[in-house]
Amino acid sequence: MVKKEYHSGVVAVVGPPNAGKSTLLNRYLEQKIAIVTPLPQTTRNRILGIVTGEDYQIIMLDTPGLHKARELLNKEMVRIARETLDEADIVLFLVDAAALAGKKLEKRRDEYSGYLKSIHCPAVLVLNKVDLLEKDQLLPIIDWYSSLHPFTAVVPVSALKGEGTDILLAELVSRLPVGPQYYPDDIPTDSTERFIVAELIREKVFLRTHQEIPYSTAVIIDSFKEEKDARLVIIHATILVERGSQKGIIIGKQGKMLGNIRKAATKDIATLLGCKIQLKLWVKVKKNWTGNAQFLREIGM
Ligand SMILES: Nc1nc2c(ncn2[C@@H]2O[C@H](COP(=O)(O)OP(=O)(O)OP(=O)(O)O)[C@@H](O)[C@H]2O)c(=O)[nH]1
Ligand SMILES: [Mg+2]
Repeated sequence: MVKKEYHSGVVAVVGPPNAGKSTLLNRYLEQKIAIVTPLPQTTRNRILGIVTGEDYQIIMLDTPGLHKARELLNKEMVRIARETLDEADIVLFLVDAAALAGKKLEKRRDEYSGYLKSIHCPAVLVLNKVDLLEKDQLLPIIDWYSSLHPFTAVVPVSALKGEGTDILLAELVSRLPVGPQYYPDDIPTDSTERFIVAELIREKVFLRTHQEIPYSTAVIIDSFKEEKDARLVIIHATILVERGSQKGIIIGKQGKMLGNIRKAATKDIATLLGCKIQLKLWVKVKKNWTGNAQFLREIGM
């Protein structure tokens, strides 16, 4: 019997904020490694996921959404996304097709062409959220994007429901170069447990607060202690905000908001680590951290 060739390489998932990039990564990993919220600019770092099959290994890089950045934090996010373009064997340019359906696309011509010009490897246009639209609404979107960039393939998917994701996977595997298995079979990411835990707490803040508060929030893990038999992990974390008024909102009346954040985060962290969790949260003000280059480096940006 002839052994199938092994394919491997780096696939960067880039595109506008809120398009479903992190949802797609989690779908392929069959677990929550990247946080997902209905708000744009949720992902702030490059998240590496390892999708391993019998004859392939895809190193998939989830990235922050591309947007016009003013604050240093946002500029760093866009820089991180741009840099993955240089590392990739294949780029998935992933867009929210439902948000574009029925819209006049001509006016948006310049929004992403700068980014698309920096792609120097095969790029697949992924039209996400097809569960929310009729298939015939896709044609104008495909035409428009095809006029912006010579995509090597176009694949409609629903990252949320899993529609079309097998077709996309097969497309990627067939286009990746023949190469070795870089990581062991059972490793889904290179993110540390501490990082994912901090992200899960940040996700709960994003899901429960409004306006500028999510964007003024960062989470630091102060300590992470496994009890000897590893059946309990005790985690202390601090939620940083930029102003005193934001601190009050996150704590809430009689601590109710913080209690809800803690409860929801505990549940997800327990699923991630597969054991009991004791989570303690503090809220502190760190003025203008979103503009503080040294602090951004400390949180891994
Ligand atoms: N209906 C539907 N919703 C989806 C789909 N994929 C993602 N979503 C939703 O879209 C929202 C954004 O998803 P994310 O995965 O966080 O999007 P993202 O591109 O990573 O966003 P940023 O990190 O902000 O750039 C969430 O509410 C998801 O549940 C899909 O296929 N169908
Ligand atoms: Mg994301």
